[in-house]
Amino acid sequence: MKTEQTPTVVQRLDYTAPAFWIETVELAFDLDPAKTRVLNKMQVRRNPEVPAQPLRLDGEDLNLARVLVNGSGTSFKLDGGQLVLENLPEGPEPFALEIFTTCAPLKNTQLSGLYVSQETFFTQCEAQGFRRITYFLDRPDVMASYSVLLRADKAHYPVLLSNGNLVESGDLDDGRHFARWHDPHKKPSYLFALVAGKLVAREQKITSRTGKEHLLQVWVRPGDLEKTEHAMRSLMHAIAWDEARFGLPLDLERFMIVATSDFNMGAMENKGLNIFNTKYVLANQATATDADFANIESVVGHEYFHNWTGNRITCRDWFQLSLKEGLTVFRDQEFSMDMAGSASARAVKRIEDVRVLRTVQFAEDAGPMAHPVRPDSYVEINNFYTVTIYEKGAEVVRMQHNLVGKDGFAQGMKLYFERFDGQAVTCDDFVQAMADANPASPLAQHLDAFKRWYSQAGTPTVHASGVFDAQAQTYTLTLRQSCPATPGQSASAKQPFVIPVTLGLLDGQGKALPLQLQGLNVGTEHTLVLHQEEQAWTFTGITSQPTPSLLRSLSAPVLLDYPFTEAELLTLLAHDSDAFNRWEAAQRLSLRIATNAIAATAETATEKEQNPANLLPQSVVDALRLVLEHPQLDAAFKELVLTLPSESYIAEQLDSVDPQRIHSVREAMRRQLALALQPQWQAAYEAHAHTGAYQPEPIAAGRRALAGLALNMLCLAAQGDGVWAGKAYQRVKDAGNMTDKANALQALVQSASPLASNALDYFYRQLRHEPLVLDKWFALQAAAPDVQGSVLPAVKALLKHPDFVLKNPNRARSLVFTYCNANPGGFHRLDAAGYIFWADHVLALDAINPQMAARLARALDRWQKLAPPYREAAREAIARVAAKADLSNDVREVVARALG
Ligand code: 0A1
Ligand code: ZN
Repeated sequence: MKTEQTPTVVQRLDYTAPAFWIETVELAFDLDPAKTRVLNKMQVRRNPEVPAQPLRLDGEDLNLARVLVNGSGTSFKLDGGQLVLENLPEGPEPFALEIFTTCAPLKNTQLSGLYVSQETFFTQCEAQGFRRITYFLDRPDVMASYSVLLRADKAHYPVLLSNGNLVESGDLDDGRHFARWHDPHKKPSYLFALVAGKLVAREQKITSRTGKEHLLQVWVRPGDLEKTEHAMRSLMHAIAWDEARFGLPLDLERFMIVATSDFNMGAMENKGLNIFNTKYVLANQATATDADFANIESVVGHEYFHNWTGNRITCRDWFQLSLKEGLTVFRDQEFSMDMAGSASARAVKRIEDVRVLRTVQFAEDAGPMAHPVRPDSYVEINNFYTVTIYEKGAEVVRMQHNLVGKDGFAQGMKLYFERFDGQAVTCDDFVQAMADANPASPLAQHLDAFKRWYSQAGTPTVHASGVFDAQAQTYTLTLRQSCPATPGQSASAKQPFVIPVTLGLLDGQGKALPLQLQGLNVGTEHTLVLHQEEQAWTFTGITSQPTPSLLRSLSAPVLLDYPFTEAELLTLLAHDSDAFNRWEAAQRLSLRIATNAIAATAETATEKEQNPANLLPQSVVDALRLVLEHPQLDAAFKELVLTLPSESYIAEQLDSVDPQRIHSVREAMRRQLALALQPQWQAAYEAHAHTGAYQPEPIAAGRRALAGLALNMLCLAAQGDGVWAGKAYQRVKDAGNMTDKANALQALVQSASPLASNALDYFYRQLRHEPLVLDKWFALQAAAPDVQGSVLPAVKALLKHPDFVLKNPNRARSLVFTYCNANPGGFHRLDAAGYIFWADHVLALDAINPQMAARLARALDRWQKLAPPYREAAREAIARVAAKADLSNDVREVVARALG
């Protein structure tokens, strides 16, 4: 964070190689919360390929004490935070540069650089936190060898950790002690880490396929050890998976995970010393839900996989962030799918991932913060840790995977490592390796066009139309693509994307038809590659009007525009062999009903729309009933199909968004399903409510999810009263696992039950000593239905709760972010009080932690789409934030882009 009036815009095309290389770094820390002393001794040499120039080292919030070159004092300047050294030795020989600084970890509320959390020191250096520890060339293409000496009071900080291997440790005078660490791998500064405090570890020794021994450790606060079993198991699975699937072994003798309760993000892949938000480490059945267990597996995997995709091969500059993030998200998604096992469990995972992509990333790509997967410019790099870089980036990798096949992808990865191991490279380098390893693939054939996925922002739409010719027995499918304008990129300037469209055709009975293209049998599923603006394909041997199942498993991150009839969607829902498209058909059916009902004004509304109790036609209710009762379908899949599209996803389909109307239409549909399927909900609950001894695995988790939804619907049907509310209340008290307990509590809260408040109190009293559970307790209340405007006052009261701390990111997210982002009905108020609350908290957080503030600032990204009077009120709130004089660059960039 820098505070200045006209922030610098960093341009991708301005990249130049560094003028100096830093070969080795010896860091010595005297750790003290109030004033930590850092001695940084570097071997530096000129980069002969760059014209001679002064050395400019990045620094932020540091106190500089002394600078020595080859052991002698030297002249220096400080310029806008940078330390500028002009009189350095000429010639190619390395020279020693020593810099003494101090910093104040206790005052570091930004949680970037070196900070203290619960009397323990942690670091966070990505993207530009290392410069808050010492002066450095704080850019990812400068890779150095690190040796680290840590000194601290032994009683307060018995454990001293850094990257790599422990070389030496021992006692010093005055009750202090030391530890010396050496990292055998060169790394960029953003992967540096240290931890010091009172911690304990779960340990595990493993032997790799090659017979090498490794020590795995999960470090937590004393008392949390029994919550680390799942994280350790996930780590072992991740290590085995990367070796089996990609031939990538663990390259370290020691691999450590450390948990902290103060963390801006999910976790961080520091070499050999991953630092995690406690939310993604600590779990036992009494405190964590199935979703928490699944997230832990996925985040532990993600950070571990970075060891190769991110650490061994890193990014040349931060515009290439998706090189490591898109690829690593793809890898963690595949890991979770492989761990899930069955085809159905894989589909469930894919649906969950696509739901995030479509609700959050598509919205980002259509709003003021839209940017390419490889952005062209930024003001604050921390604002670009986005769903576009991560999730869309993963989709771009997934398309490559699908275009070259699973084995081809493995070959491409192999070539990528052969070419670039130990280097800092670009997104282009990755795709090129993938294409070169698969020269006959459609990826190689359309490589230049494919790369547009990295340079052009916005979600393309594929417009599909089909013509069946009974006489010729052909079905001709025409696909056309378009992409809307995004900031800095007009629609007309965009060139066609390469879009793999995986499809099947179903006959009238829902049976898969054999596909013939140009006389070739291509099976019952085929991937068409749309690479021009418009192309057509003719399938032969088609004897009756087929139903197309398009874009299976979401084969590309696009919107599909096809005029499905209700009958076609019902066929797909009942019969498609692609589970993803079965779910998708149900979503389309209810989405269409919702958007029609929302669009209908009082005069034009049909009888149904005026009487919103029965918005869903009988045919759709019946189809959903069949799914719910289906003897073969997995519970997890049923739960997804029976869940209506979210309010924010519905909002994205509309040009003018009235959040209250969306909320009431969706609620009406939910109530209708609750009432119409009451006997089936009851049967589903009874069949799934008791899953036996708790195991966090997909089948049992699916059963708990369906029981949870059923209980929700049963409470809703009785408006929170009666026997089901009583059962839910009992379950809050008795449930043996957090999933069932939290679902029961949610059923009471979401149905505005009179029992909700007692249940919340009970839950609080029982679990108030578990911080991660308290986060859930705050979040449940922030997401409560807005009965007569009650949510905002409740949220405000909770701000004063003794357990609420704005400074703690998890707590701020649970209350403030949940209210602003996940409760549209409670947030978008006619009196604008939600927006005022938002502005107040963006400003309050900005003074503490600009990264967090900028994330909250994005809650009003889509204000331009809001209907009056929300739109003007939201604009005013954003303008009020923007008018603040000393905003961080983080928040300024977000609100400036929002106002356009
Ligand atoms: N590289 C991490 C995410 C991360 C990014 C920035 C952080 O601090 C500003 C922290 C973590 C990952 O992808 O998991
Ligand atoms: Zn990552």
